[in-house]
Amino acid sequence: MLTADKEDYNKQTLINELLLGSGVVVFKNVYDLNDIGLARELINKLASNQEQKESHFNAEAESSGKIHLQQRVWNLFGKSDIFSKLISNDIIFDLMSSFLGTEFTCGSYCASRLLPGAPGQELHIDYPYWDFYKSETFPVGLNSSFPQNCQVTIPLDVCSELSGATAYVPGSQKKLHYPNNNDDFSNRKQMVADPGDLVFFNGNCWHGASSNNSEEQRAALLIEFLPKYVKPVEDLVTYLSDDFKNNCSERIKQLLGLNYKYPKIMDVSKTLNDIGLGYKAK
Ligand SMILES: O=C(O)CCC(=O)C(=O)O
Ligand SMILES: [Fe+2]
Repeated sequence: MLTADKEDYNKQTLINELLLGSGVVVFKNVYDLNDIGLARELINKLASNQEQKESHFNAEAESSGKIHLQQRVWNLFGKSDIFSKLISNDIIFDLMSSFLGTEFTCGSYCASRLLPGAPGQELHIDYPYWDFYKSETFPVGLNSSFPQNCQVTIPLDVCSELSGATAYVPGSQKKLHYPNNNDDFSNRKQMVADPGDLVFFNGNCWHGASSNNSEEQRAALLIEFLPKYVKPVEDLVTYLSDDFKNNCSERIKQLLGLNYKYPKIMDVSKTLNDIGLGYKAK
């Protein structure tokens, strides 16, 4: 895991780290702790007052009757303005614009809260999607030579080895492969980070929540970023009000894919011809 300086970072170095190095980059002390505290308070309230929501890679927690210790709060955009503020951070936009293209989008925005005693997840990859173990459903030759995803973690609590900081296997993103019992996890590390920090990792890197063996909860915001052409895992738009969609910032519109017009109902389009170099030259 490479630690980057928020005042002075070299984007190419960070991109190399995500693609060809450990796969993980952390920026220290990026966020105002008041904002993080507010987000934490909201997530705790929401998580404590909802029924158990869908999660994934939690076979161990389920079979041991502990699934309720792993809580999710989904669809964060509409839950409070603080979530739009945190995801609009300048470092995120600067790095993701270079990594995934300037019109990158958000494919999922949730919180993962591990209560004391929560078991960890199985190690997995987030992209190309959580079900990459069904390899026959994906294109031949698919590989990790270029990024089609980047994950971000914003810790709301101390993410330590004891409290369940996300585990990962450095460099495992380089060979696109869903991890299984025949793989070597002996170099497993954890993305140790504190409230205020901002963590980026390559979604092809084998990773997963670790067990929370501390006395405190471990909550973090989890974000999936995508190039504009990849289908998101979470439908972030349908449940948002027109008021939200019309009045959110340009950055949020971009993240929700509202600025990208495809897929489009061509049959009712009033545009005659607005794509191509020839059109642009006019
Ligand atoms: O909560 C965590 O530490 C990681 C969660 C994760 O990787 C996932 O849900 O895909
Ligand atoms: Fe994951």
